[in-house]
Amino acid sequence: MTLSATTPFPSRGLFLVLEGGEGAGKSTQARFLAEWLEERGIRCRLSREPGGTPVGEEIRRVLLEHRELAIPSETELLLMLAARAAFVRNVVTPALESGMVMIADRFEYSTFVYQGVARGLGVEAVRKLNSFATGGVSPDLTVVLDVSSSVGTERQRREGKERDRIEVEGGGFLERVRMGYRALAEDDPRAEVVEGGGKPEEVFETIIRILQARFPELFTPTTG
Ligand code: T5A
Repeated sequence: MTLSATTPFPSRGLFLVLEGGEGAGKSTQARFLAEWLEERGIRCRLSREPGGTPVGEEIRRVLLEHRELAIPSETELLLMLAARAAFVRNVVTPALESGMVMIADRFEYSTFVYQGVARGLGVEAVRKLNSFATGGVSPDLTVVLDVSSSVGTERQRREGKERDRIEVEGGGFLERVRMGYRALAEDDPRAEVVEGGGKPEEVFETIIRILQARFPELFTPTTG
């Protein structure tokens, strides 16, 4: 299967987001997708949240690295959204306007689920503030990688990744995150849940099949 090299991209590019709990495989799949597109001559931009801009990366450090900081949930939410406002204006919108495929490693679903559900601020309240931050820019597709929190944290442990300020919340929090993702995606025609427990290459095959089904004019399967 290949993306047809002759298929013109629409003037506005395509905004794809990889989501999921800790260690679900988002960064791995985002990287696979960027490589896959580049091999086919499709221009893409890969970035992450929180972060992706100089100010966003600074905010990320405050949010994740300072485990000693007592940050109220409301402050955490507003910092995530402050980073997002810059991310949308300085990264996502320019990429889409130049017709690129924008791949984001986390976006608004993370806020709906981590702050709205797991921190208990409420998804609807978070949505309202989020739409101010994004100015209405939203993904064409959000792929939620679903793995149990124990699989995700075990992957991170094997990788030797130190737990950040949010990850130290532990199993109950991470299970609320998982359930939050599933519930949101169920009601969202622009989201797909992908079982993330298989081998990385198998998970990627599934993602490509979804893209081909959703955007056949862009991701054309070929035989042989
Ligand atoms: N956050 C973020 C909020 O609370 N609100 C928000 O609005 C936003 C945007 C960000 C933190 O901020 C929170 C959520 C997070 O707590 P992060 O580091 O960006 O933190 O996100 P993490 O989920 O912590 O990132 P990870 O890198 O740990 O997870 P990934 O990206 O899901 O996983 P990945 O691909 O790096 O893989 C982890 C390990 O597993 C292996 C990889 O090789 C790697 O070693 N792996 C697999 N192993 C077996 N089978 C597979 N299929 C595998 N896929 C990957």
